[in-house]
Amino acid sequence: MRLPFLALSLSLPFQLSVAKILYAGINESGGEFGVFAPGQVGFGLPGRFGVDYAFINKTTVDIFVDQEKINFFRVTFLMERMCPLSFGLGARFNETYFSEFQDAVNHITITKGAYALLDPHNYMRYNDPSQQPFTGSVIGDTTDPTAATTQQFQDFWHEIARRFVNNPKVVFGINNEPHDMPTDLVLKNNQAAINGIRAAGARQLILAPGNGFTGGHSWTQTTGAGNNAPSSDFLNKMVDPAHNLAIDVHEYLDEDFSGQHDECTQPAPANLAALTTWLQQNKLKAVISEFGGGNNANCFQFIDDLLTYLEANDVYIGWAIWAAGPLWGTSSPCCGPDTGSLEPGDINDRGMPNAFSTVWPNAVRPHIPKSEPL
Ligand SMILES: *[C@@H]1O[C@H](CO)[C@@H](O)[C@H](O)[C@H]1NC(C)=O
Ligand SMILES: *[C@@H]1O[C@H](CO)[C@@H](O)[C@H](O)[C@H]1NC(C)=O
Ligand SMILES: CC(=O)N[C@H]1CO[C@H](CO)[C@@H](O)[C@@H]1O
Repeated sequence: MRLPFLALSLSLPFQLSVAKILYAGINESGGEFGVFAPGQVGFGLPGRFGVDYAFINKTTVDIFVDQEKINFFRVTFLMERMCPLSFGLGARFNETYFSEFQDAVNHITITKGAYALLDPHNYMRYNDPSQQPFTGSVIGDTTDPTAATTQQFQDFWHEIARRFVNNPKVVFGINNEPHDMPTDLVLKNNQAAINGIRAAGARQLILAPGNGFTGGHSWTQTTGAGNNAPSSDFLNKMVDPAHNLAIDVHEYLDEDFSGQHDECTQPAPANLAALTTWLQQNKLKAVISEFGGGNNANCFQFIDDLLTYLEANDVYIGWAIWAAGPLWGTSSPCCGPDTGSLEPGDINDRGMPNAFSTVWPNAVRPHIPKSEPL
């Protein structure tokens, strides 16, 4: 089994002097759609493929690979669909949902030769996605009798890894945006996932999140209503027998780092400085797997500054902007309502070109590495 990160840096000497960004790409969001319904637990489960949820549009993935030359897609899914509530979290999957997900992953990785980051979009919670990111029991919370256990989470990851063990283009993302939970439990669940993946014989890259929605700016700060310990206190304690582990970071550029506003006011180079130092001190790498900015010149500059900063600091090995996906329609996954999604061919809610025609060419395309490995 090849180690994507190590093997590539050894076999492609130009990377020593040029590309440190090994993974450049986009979020493909949609597999987690259709469950948000305040007060209606279980709404949209299991859901209808192509209506309530969908993973990718193969045609637009082809556009991104063939024309834009990106090599990295973060593919979201929902753990309550992969592991229905009647099964519980673990190794027993809904084989229909899995095969739909696998078809998307195989298109990206086998047909197109790009990397797919598997993203359980669950905020380290399981059993009630009706008001994500706040509903659902925190995995491993022993004070909550309805919570899935850390062992169940390990079993779940062992099974995912077992099924993708022979696909070197797959990257494992442990979970999307843990928040408002003890930081030592984030570590414990991450370690369980790593152990499950490696026990399955899989040696591909793993991306591990921190607390506080895995925010880069708050990496060394307490987060959440409970003033949970900084991610930096615990996330340097993970042990990976395959030595192929990096930190998964999200960093939006608007006032509250939520990605809900059109204006960019939070400069990434200043806000990521403490994280960068921590990564260097702990000899760790990171991928920024979500970021975004609105359809305006100021945000183009802020995104440019972010991507330039990642290129200049070799602790960062990749990025993926939020978001494309087959079900956004005119909705804006990031920023103000007039931005629209990054899905080629779609328009924004004002009937104007979406972010694929504005944000992408102005701020993202210039940063796609010319020589990234495929
Ligand atoms: C599995 O997923 C399919 C497709 O969404 C759905 O029709 C089916 O009811 C699901 N089965 C269970 C047990 O949830
Ligand atoms: C997929 O994308 C292509 C190109 O934008 C578009 O023509 C087609 O309608 C899309 N298919 C679906 C099912 O959204
Ligand atoms: C900024 C943004 O849109 N973040 C989103 C990331 O993931 C899920 C989408 O499924 C949203 O709940 C977040 O708002």
